Amino acid sequence: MSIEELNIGIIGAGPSGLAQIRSFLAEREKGNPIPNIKVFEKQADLGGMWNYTWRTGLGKYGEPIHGSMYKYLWSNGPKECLEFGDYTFMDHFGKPISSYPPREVLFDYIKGRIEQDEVREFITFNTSARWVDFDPYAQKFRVVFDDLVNEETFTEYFDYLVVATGHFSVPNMPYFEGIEDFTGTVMHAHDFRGADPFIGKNILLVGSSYSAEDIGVQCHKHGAKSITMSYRTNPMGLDWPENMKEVPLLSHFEDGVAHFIDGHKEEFDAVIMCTGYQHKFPFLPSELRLMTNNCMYPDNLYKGVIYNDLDRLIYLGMQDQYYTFNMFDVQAWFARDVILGKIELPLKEERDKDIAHWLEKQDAIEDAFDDVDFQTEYIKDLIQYSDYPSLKWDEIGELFKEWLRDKEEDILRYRDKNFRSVITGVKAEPHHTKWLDEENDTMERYLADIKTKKLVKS
Ligand code: FAD
Ligand code: NA7
Repeated sequence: MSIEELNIGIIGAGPSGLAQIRSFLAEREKGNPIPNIKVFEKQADLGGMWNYTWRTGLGKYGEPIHGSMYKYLWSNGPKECLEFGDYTFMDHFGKPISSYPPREVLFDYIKGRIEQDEVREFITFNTSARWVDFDPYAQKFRVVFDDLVNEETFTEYFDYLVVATGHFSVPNMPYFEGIEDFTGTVMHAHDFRGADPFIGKNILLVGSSYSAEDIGVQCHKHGAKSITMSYRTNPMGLDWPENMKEVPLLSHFEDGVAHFIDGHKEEFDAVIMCTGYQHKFPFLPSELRLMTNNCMYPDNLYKGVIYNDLDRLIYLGMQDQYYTFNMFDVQAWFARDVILGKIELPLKEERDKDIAHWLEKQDAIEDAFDDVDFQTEYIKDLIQYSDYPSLKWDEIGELFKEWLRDKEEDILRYRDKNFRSVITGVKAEPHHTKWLDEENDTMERYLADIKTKKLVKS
């Protein structure tokens, strides 16, 4: 079969799905043939998580809401760590911007790279993947989709299927005895849309990872009265402001009062479960379904990308993430070259050994610094197989470590720091307003040259 005759299906048009499209377009720009690509996205626009929605629960067409992002969300890592190898922040904004931009600015950056290629023509929006099966004789995937607007199902056939549906969307929602009688708000971080409802409230966050950290800090910034964070395994151990604290695990509720395993009890107005997400693929049969928790190296994925039981099935972005956009790119470029036949996959036994090697390395991880080294090494391994522009990955790894130390030093002010791009060498410009004082997260305000205006006035 020639390359032009191959049919590639991509489910999801978030950063990972878009990376896969971009990888093929980069190949076409070199004058090489590419397969037929069809992308199906259940939301009305591209960008995945970065496409903010005010909705929670079910969407306009009764589909579970994908988005977990919220108002006033600013990048939780330096933008220099996620910069695309083939489209820099300078390419997009034409001027240096700060290292921790708000969501809308990063969304604009994602769109900027891809829209110059008129990528929307590849994507069918408002269309959800409902069911997949694989015909081993024809070596084809049959995928049933649902056109949500017209309520019509239809079927497509693909030689390769790319699952790029993300994994921070389906809440892991634990039960605590007596919670059903708690009269305040109970919600999961997935449904958090901003701190406004919690102004002046005493809130309990269950969990001790990114969501608890960021939602906690945002609620502090926007005026919650107190923020208590309850950890199961380890506290975050940061230097919290006076109205934030960490306590051991919540055990149960009694008469609406929260009790903790260390025996103390406290009253709250709201409980937000920052307890992570499930990898959930309701459109896949169990034999094609990636079974994993949120970790650095999901089992059964060769090079973190190729489903080992069926090498025509590709998963992107399924790891826990330090690196994001540029890691999805490196994965997508690898997947592209497997599809194009430029990379010959080893036999399954060899792939098993490679996976085992990475799982063993994962077992040796002790802290977040090891996580960073692990993911840096993973990307360096993967990039040798493709022509994705090689970045200074070790330098990016060092930026991540600096970011970890900055958070330890001052969790309320780490976003005021600025880094130098490892690609362009351009140093980020401080934002015109300190993050803690900046209540407006719009792109318009972010890009406004406030300093200059003030200078002219005075
Ligand atoms: P997603 O962005 O989740 O996109 C998946 C797409 O698949 C969605 O558009 C979805 O609608 C679609 N889809 C799902 N199921 C189906 C289906 N059945 N049929 C059709 N389409 C489907 N990363 C950073 O780099 N910096 C940050 O500051 C940052 N902050 C974050 C804050 C929050 C609250 C969360 C949840 C994540 C954050 N991330 C951050 C990580 C973020 O998930 C990644 O940056 C990125 O969005 C992952 O891209 P993805 O394409 O793999 O998945
Ligand atoms: P994570 O990073 O997967 O963390 C989940 C947290 O939830 C972690 O602290 C867990 O504790 C905790 N957890 C899970 N189940 C429970 C129960 N049953 N009880 C108490 N605590 C629990 O998810 P996040 O939402 O923080 O971050 C995901 C992404 O969103 C991230 O990439 C950000 O960019 C935004 P554990 O340590 O396992 O004991």
